[in-house]
Amino acid sequence: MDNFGKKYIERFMAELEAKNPGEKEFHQAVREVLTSVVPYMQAYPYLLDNKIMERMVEPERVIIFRVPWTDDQGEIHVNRGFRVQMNSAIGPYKGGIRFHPSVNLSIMKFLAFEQTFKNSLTTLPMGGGKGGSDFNPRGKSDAEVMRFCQSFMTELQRYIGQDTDVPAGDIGVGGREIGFLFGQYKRLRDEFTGTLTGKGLAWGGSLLRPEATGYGVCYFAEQMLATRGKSFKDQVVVISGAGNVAQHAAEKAMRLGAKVVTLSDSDGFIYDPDGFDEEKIAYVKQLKNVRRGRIKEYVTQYPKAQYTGEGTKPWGIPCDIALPCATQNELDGAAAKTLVANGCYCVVEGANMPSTPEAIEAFQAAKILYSPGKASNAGGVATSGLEMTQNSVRQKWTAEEVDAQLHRIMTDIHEACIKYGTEEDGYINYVKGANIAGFIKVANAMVDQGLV
Ligand code: NDP
Ligand code: 2IT
Repeated sequence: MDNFGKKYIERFMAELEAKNPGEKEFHQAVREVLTSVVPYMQAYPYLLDNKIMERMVEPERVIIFRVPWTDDQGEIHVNRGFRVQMNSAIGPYKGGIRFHPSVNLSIMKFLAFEQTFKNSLTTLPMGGGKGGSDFNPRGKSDAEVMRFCQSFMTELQRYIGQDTDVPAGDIGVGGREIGFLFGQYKRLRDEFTGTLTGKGLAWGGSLLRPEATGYGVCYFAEQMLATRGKSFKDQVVVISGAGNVAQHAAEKAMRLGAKVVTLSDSDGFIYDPDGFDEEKIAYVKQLKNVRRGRIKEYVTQYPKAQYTGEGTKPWGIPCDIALPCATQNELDGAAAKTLVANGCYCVVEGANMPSTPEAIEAFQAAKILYSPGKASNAGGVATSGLEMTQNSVRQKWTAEEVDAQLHRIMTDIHEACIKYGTEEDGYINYVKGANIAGFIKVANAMVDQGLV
């Protein structure tokens, strides 16, 4: 990058940090995108003149609200609710809702910012948004989760709608929560529309939406592997997380011939040297989604597996392919170097921003295959987009139809990464490719629509 570019980035970041103090995840996400797109904007100076990046980092609207609820003992609790409506240049705001005690404005803004580029990459007409609360669903009864969801939606319903803003799930928000949120939305607004995605199959949901993020990660990984004449066959795969994305990434990688040996949660990870099979994956789904247990219980059922606790992560297990599918900044520079030293040659992100900047640097310095979440985990929101289409035309597609579209979309995203990310020596820089490809469409839509 030339001197102008470097200076532009440092001045931009200094202003952003001064204006949004303490929002470190947001700063991190913006810096990464900026580093990719500044040289592109220099080649197309009308984007600089239109102050496109300055406008993109300022959310169109941020809603912060009180969420009061009572627990089963009648005690009152108060949580904070958020919806960041980041960018609607190419479609209604679209993005998940996260319930986790760590949720704050920085995390909401980084996720909404990433979502804007990811949604653009899907080829579907969706803007970027994200929401959530610092509510911790762990250990809560179904009745408590329902009361919380109802209180959350009682306020949120003012700001969303099928043509305005369409939330879905994310960490801590799955089928059960979407059900409670949808029920309250429908009751208050007296309308049955596709305002939320990830709905149950009997009431407007799309086949394959629960599987789509994890499956999409593997479809994208297949494309990446193919650039080096490889496939999942007989590869050892390490996965973090044990939730929606991790479960389905594990299932698909296994079905494509890989030996998947780890899963984790915030307490620790399990290592099964024999790899998962259909029965073991079914056990994990039952454990996590129905019994809402902890991943360490896996070793009671399968004693050949080992559990390592105290919040340790699976990155020390030697592997060919790593799929981080838990949360942001879960894979740091040291872990990245360990992975590379142990022979890992492909890292495909299922989570949003799981690799720290130092980790990304280590992967790219080693020239291994590395894809950022906004490209490789876009299959979830893409299938949400397909759910919106099915709701609008009041039809339901078969699993095969949805799967074919998901495949096509992941392949198209991979093509876009190659187009904008291939470097002079032939190395595919997926970060650069995804950021530039996602940026172009949103940026030009903003220019077309004038100063709004
Ligand atoms: P789930 O709530 O289903 O699962 C989250 C998993 O990650 C759990 O195993 C959880 O463990 C672990 N985890 C969460 N927070 C932390 C933390 N701070 N430290 C360590 N482990 C943690 O969420 P999803 O699977 O839906 O989401 C996982 C990631 O994928 C997130 O980054 C999300 O933004 C991203 N994503 C999700 C999509 C979707 O469609 N659901 C789409 C695209 C991206 P524990 O139980 O201990 O908290
Ligand atoms: O991060 C994400 O892309 C999601 N949590 C899914 C969003 C969606 O609207 O399906």
